[in-house]
Amino acid sequence: MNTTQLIPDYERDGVVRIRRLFTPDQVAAIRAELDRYIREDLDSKPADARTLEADGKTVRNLWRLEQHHPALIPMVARPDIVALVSRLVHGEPVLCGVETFNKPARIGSGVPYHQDNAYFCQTPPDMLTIWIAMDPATLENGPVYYVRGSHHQGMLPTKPSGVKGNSIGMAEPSTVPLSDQFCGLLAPGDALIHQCETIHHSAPNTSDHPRLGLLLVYRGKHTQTDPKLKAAYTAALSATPPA
Ligand SMILES: O=C(O)CCC(=O)C(=O)O
Repeated sequence: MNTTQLIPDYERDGVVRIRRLFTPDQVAAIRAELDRYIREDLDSKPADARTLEADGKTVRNLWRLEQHHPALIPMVARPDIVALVSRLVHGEPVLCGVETFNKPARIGSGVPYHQDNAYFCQTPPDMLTIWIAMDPATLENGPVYYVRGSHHQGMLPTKPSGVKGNSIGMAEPSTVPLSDQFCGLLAPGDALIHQCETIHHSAPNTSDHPRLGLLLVYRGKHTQTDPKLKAAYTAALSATPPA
């Protein structure tokens, strides 16, 4: 992986795209394992191991796969990826979450404008997400849009969103026009890395094609929980639990 340009781009924009982080064979193996987990294991996990779409049966998100399906970790958390993360989180990486945003065809719901640190509640904000495309992410199936450089502003005011699986959003959506935002168009195996205070969102999937993303969340070992952020998140989560 050529990281020479990637690291300054990430520091400047709060989001970068990496082409072909995973090969087609690796994507197929990860997808097969996620499908198997949903089919065979998910029913035996706690209700908050997933969020369902409005139809009450299709998976919107899988949560805490690092606990519920640890065999996935060696498939995705490669040493070269962990080495890059250590540069971006300015310290020793700790894997805090492995999750999915499935965006199933036709019914996949949107994700309101938010900053991830409203959920993660860490200070300093040395925390990031690697969003790995299992399907093509296209203009039609609800790609993630980012406001470049927005992480430099720090945390902006939040409000409970009422959206299952994304309980806390921004009090005011960004005024940056969609056409000026970074659009996360991806081929399977490509990835995005975003800093935890970069503003982002995605639209519902009204297309006939699913848009499955697998997310790895890392923080630097030196970060600590911010009690004010945590109190706001706890209130939003109890208003709209994930399951
Ligand atoms: O996959 C999506 O549509 C949203 C992802 C997201 O909010 C995140 O990566 O924090």
